[in-house]
Amino acid sequence: MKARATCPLDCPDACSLLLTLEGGRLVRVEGDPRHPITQGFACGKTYRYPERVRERLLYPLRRVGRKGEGRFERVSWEEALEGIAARLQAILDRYGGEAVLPYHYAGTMGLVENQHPLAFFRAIGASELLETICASTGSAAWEMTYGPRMAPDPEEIPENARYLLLWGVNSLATHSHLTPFLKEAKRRGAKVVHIDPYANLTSRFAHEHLKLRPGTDAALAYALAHVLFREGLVDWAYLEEAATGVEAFQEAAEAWPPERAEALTGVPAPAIRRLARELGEARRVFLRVGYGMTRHPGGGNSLRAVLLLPALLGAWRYPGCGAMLSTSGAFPLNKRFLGGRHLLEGRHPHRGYFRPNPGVRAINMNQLGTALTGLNPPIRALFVFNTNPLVVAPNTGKVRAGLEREDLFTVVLEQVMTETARYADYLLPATLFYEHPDLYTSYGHYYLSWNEPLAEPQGEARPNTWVFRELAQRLGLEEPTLYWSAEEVARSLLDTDHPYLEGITLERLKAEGFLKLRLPKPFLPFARGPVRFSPPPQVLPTEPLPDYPLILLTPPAPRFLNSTYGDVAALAEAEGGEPLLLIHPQDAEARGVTDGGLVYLRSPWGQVVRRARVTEAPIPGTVVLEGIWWEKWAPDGKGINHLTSEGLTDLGGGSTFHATPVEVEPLRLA
Ligand SMILES: Nc1nc2c(c(=O)[nH]1)N[C@H]1C(S)=C(S)[C@@H](COP(=O)(O)OP(=O)(O)OC[C@H]3O[C@@H](n4cnc5c(=O)[nH]c(N)nc54)[C@H](O)[C@@H]3O)O[C@H]1N2
Ligand SMILES: Nc1nc2c(c(=O)[nH]1)N[C@H]1C(S)=C(S)[C@@H](COP(=O)(O)OP(=O)(O)OC[C@H]3O[C@@H](n4cnc5c(=O)[nH]c(N)nc54)[C@H](O)[C@@H]3O)O[C@H]1N2
Ligand SMILES: [Mo]
Repeated sequence: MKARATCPLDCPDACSLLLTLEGGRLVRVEGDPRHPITQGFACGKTYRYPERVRERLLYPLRRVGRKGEGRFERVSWEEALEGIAARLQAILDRYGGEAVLPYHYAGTMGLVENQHPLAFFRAIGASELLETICASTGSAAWEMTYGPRMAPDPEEIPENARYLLLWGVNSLATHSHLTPFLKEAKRRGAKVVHIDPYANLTSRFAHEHLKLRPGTDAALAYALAHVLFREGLVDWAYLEEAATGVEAFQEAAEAWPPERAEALTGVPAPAIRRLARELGEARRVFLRVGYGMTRHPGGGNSLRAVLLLPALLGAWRYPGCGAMLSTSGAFPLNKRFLGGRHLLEGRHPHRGYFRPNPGVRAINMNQLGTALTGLNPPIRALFVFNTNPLVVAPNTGKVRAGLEREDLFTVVLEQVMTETARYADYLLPATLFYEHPDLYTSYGHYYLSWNEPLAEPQGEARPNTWVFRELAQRLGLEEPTLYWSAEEVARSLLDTDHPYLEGITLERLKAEGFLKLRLPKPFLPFARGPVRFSPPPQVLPTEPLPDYPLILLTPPAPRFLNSTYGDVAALAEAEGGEPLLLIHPQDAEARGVTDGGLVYLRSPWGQVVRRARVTEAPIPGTVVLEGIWWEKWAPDGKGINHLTSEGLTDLGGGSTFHATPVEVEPLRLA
């Protein structure tokens, strides 16, 4: 049987896939030719989805070995659920809800399986997890500047955009279904410029690649603005109509002539002048920015400075032009009951490690290690779903110390035996995207979609929401939204009068699979603003440390999706077989590092061993490790987040994955 389903993974593309199933098992994945964004192709990793779940978890398991050892015995669902409910009830009775922490992210982007389990935790008054590992800095920066995250419609780019500025994004790898639209614009004459600390797939697509030092984007943006103001290339008519606070911004830009920016960013002043003039002439600029530049201590300010450039140019007046960070703000769903948000009304999550009363204790997910090892009163029960924190969260050493605590009760819902799953007291098998119903938005286009289950769950796998409904029943919880089916959740989400959702019903989604939001045509989300230039962004560069003079970037690998697919040997092979440290010849030579040699990579938070690849790809002073590899592929069996810190960004409490000061030293075998 062949049928359609939306890819559930955390990627802007939210592809429509054609799945071939034999006896309920997935054997083949293709792109849906009917979907205007998917355009009939699936990415190189998604073709391999069947391989990723060949060895999946099929039955509930209970730990028999030491924590982390990965030895389990099979138990029935009844035993597992009774055992979990009893332990949880005892913790709730003795310590109250805040001793419980759900840790979750976006293993599936389906709104039901991603968010609705939270209703259970809100009903028991658990600690709230602040979802900050990825997009919170970007969202905060965008919201301060423009409001909701909306972007030009990708389908309108080719006809309209004359200049494509790909800034801090490897979009050919991480948003690959944008590529056909970029290619078509390029074919019609648009110039393509990539701005990034290292050369990757996207630089090779661009006409020009400007390498800048990490964390210096605000200075580069100011220098571009400096030239635009000085040379009369700013669209004052647009600014007068749409913007506030321009004066103070212009004053701040005065202080950044290209020569000063060159000294900080490493981008030559003549290249800055040329880029500014070209942008000023083109005006019809499409800017794709990534979250990469936000994963720095000053990342929120960096992104704000960059986001203001299309406003200076008046680019938002033109279809397909302006800036794209995410399209997610255009989906006007009614989220009041999703994940029991209404249960938080009047109770405000607080940041930090104190006990707000009558609030809810809130925990920043970038500080999981500290939350599990240094929090008072302690977390005593941890529920992990849709995420693999042992390898994706910062400061693995601390996270591991937390997961090793004998007095911590850990329940993991997973599809495969991840590193985190090994630390579970109970490990529960989760369904795959074609085995459960769900509603999907996108952060790279404007189609909403619905997945109808295409097969019975294999083995005894169950959806996340099923597990929490069963637990709610056993705890005697009465909150009605806990027991909603996926369809009831979806109907509640679609229950709004917003014009973008006019005529979009669950029935139509079920019949057609996906539907485009009813956006105005052309889509000009900020043609009239509002654009807030104030406060003027600050320049807060990422600094190395005296003993750690290099900055390590850990951006996504093209063939993994965060840690998902990390167990597929063919994909690991295609990525080089093991994680490779990209180091510039100057930095290599200064340290006696040779191409292909093993090196120690040290940060203030940990140490790993990697094989070096000496290459001119990164700007000197910056080293790069692509991808969140499964630990088993590394020479020392240690994941990359052994090196990263729990440090937070300037806006939104986000992660600082690309700001790690490190030193590299050749490993000499005795
Ligand atoms: N193939 C693949 N696709 C993915 C993912 C994946 O793991 N693999 N992950 C998905 C997820 S969860 C997300 S959030 C998105 C990833 O979203 P993004 O973070 O937008 O990912 P990238 O497109 O790799 O962009 C990051 C880029 O930022 C650069 N960078 C780092 N620091 C700086 C800086 O200070 N300034 C500038 N200008 N650039 C900097 C890095 O070198 C890298 O090229 O992609 C999604 N798509
Ligand atoms: N050093 C460094 N670390 C990073 C990043 C970086 O750039 N550098 N990027 C960060 C970013 S942007 C993100 S978004 C995070 C992502 O980190 P995670 O959200 O942890 O993403 P994945 O590693 O893909 O893990 C998702 C897990 O969810 C499981 N899963 C999928 N669907 C379901 C389901 O329906 N039910 C259950 N129970 N499980 C399911 C999958 O099997 C998989 O193991 O990592 C962050 N970590
Ligand atoms: Mo992400």
